[in-house]
Amino acid sequence: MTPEEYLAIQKDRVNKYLEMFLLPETIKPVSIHKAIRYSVFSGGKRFRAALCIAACEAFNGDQVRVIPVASGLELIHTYSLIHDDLPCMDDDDLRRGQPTLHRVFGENIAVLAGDALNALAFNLVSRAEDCRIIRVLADAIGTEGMIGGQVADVESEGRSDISQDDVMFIHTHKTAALIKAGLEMGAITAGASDEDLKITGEFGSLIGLAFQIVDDILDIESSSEVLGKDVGSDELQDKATFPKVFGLDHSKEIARKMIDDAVAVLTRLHADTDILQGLAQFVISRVY
Ligand code: GRG
Repeated sequence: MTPEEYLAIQKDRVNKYLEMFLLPETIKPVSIHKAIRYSVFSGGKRFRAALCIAACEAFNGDQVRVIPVASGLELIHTYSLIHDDLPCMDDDDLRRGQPTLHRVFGENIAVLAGDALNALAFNLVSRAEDCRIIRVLADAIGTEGMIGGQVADVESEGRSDISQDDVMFIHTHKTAALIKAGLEMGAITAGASDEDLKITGEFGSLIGLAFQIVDDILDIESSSEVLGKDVGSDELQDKATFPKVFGLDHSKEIARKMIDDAVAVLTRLHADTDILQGLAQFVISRVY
């Protein structure tokens, strides 16, 4: 199965689960339920959910039990996109091929929709039997994870003294932390050993970092029609990106090398890693 086929199957499973879990648009207050559905069902790849499910599968875990966990992870991701697009952050107009949430529902509802998704995500993830899963997610999005990375990101805008370590810190925390957590959450669901869990985390850090490097590259080389979001905004906002600090060609080499290293890490796992290998390759072959 190609990674694209695997992504399509898992996307469908997660969307069906979320369709059932999220409240209908008719429930009061109607605006927040409409806003949540507008952002959740706007066509994301569900890459993080697919990784979580694939990690669970690799260790022969229960395919039914992992779906709420993978779905909760996607709600956190959607929450981060909503807040990232806000006027006080990147001030973006387009996301997943449609106007950003705050442009349609207003800034106040967009902030609240993000907050609601956070609560809903933990509702889902708390259905897992092993409470380490909740802690892994909480740590990945806190000040030593995603939020920490976002703070460093906004504070780096317009600065000409950004070092390689600075951009590495931003990408590791802002993006790789959640991707790593998703893989670990899938592995924990399957009851992986501590050693396998650690190795899964190493794999996650590498592909997570490569994912953000490729995101930086696509912001330069792709179009808003293909990506479904504003392009060229990193340069416009003078963001700390890999191409800015390492150069475009070297950034591509670094991403490629990280994926090679990630695939090598997989060989140390006591698991069936074919799908994870394919998803790792998708990180650099993806065009959207
Ligand atoms: C949500 C806890 C929390 C914090 C908010 C705003 C913020 C702090 C963090 C922003 C993090 C962020 C948006 C990082 C970028 C990650 C990234 C590369 C997003 C694009 O992911 P894709 O391509 O998107 O998987 P789709 O649309 O396919 O889901």
